[in-house]
Amino acid sequence: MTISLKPSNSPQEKLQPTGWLKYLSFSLDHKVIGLQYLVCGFLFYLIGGSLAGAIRVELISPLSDFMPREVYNQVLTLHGTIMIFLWIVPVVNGAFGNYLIPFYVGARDMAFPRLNAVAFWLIPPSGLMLITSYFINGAAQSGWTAYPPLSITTPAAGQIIWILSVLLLGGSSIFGGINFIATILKLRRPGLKLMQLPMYCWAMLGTSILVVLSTPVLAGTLILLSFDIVAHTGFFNPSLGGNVIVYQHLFWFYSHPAVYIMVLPAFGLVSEILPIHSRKPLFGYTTMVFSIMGIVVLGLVVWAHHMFTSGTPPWMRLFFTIATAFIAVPTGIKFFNWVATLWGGKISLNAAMLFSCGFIINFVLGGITGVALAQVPFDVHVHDTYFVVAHFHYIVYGGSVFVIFSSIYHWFPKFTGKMLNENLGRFHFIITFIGFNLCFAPQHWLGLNGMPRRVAEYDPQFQLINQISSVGALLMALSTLPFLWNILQSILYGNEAGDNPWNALTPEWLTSSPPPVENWEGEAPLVLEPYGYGEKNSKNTQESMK
Ligand code: HEM
Ligand SMILES: [Cu+2]
Repeated sequence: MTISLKPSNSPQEKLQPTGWLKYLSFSLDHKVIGLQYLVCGFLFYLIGGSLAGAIRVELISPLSDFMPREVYNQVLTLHGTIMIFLWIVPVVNGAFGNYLIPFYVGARDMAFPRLNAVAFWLIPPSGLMLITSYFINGAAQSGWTAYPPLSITTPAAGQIIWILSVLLLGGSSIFGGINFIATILKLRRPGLKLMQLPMYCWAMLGTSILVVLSTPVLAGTLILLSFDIVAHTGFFNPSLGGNVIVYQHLFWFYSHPAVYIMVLPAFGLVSEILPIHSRKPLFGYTTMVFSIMGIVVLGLVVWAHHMFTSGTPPWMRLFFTIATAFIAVPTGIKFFNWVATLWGGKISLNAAMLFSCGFIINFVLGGITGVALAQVPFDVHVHDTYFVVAHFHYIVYGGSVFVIFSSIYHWFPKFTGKMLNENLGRFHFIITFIGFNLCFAPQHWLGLNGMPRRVAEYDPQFQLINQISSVGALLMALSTLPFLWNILQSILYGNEAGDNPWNALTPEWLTSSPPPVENWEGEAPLVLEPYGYGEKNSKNTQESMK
């Protein structure tokens, strides 16, 4: 089934704002919505990043001197919540998903354009509400996990606003997930089979299944938590007979899949970028698809590895350790496939490629510490220490954020018709890579030596290493400047990109840059081999290029 849009000069369309104003409107165009997600996410990233800066300033000295303890807790909570729910999840899913999926399936828009616009427009008000809660009796203080009894005993106003905001963001995520599943399964251009889709489609299909299955559980849990806070019910409140462990199970039933909601789309994006800049087909397409689906299934049954120190019985510890170890298998397969894609390729070391390679390196390190953490005897020692902080930042920043930057360098010419400056891009990469590793690698040592996470004060023996970590954070902050400068300069004065500057085969490149409202002037191209690079006589590819 294909959908046909009316020509763009219909009367209704004339009422829509044009130019940059359309990015502030309730636009139904998937490309506009994708860029709305991207820019909005980036603005929240700047806010979340400033909060991270405040945390690292506080930790330069062992005493709580830069801000009061309650404020530190609020800053920490806002930082985590913003980075996860307002930056990584909306950008790796909403921004690139909306921009690319209709192209990849050969459609002119998403399956439900209005739902799509609603999903985006839920984000700015929820984010603003979350941040402004700081000014009303203080923001939430119980961390991004909102564990009771802490979340029940800290000031209610901030916590309730936090819950409302996360509920709206969860709703946005579910709307997006439904839309992606429908678009990928139902709007494919005739003649295009599932196993011919670019890998990012599979990643988004897998992710959206996780979103739709697990986010409602988080929503239900947070609603019960809000009852405990405002109506003094006792679902999770131990002093009223409630059970805090039940909250942890429900929370992690969403939040372990959530880590894959942040990283599976990144896997998909990297799988698009590597073949193009190394001029080789994506290695192991079928194994990639099966490992994505394997991760989806296993990702739903490993949640209690976050709870080894919560009094979990031995059989549960055993089950969740083994299940977690299994999840490393499909993840490892993907890693080897990326390396094999690069192997012997004609690699261009441009900014997009550098950030993708940076992702591979960081992600492997984060994956290894993840497998280590899944071993109970090890986890019991480092749970709730900086080792865990190091682990997940290697995954969420070293993984997902590196891929976001890689994707911006790769698709900017399509978004704007202009090229980014490659030298500035490489410079951005080098500072980010050094800053990131300087900031987070030492935290493994801090954790192994017993520095607890989420506390503003620490033992003076940890001061030097914390200062090194803070220098790394400063470098990361500074690395944003060449990036922003590059974007502004290139939008205004960048070289013309042309339609297909990377000589890519995937369908978004087989149209003008930026693309017309209908995506292609004529019929959507039928791309049967999206990765037919370097194969001279690939018949299907040739046909699709005509
Ligand atoms: C795929 C991307 C991954 C992401 C985004 C991710 C993210 C996270 C996050 C955010 C936490 C901290 C949660 C908290 O606030 O307490 C965490 C902890 C943990 N992760 Fe990962 N992780 C990933 C992969 C893995 C892998 C592959 C494994 C094991 C094979 C793993 C095992 C663990 C364990 C066992 C913990 C709990 C540590 C503790 O609290 O004691 N993770 N991860
Ligand atoms: Cu987990």
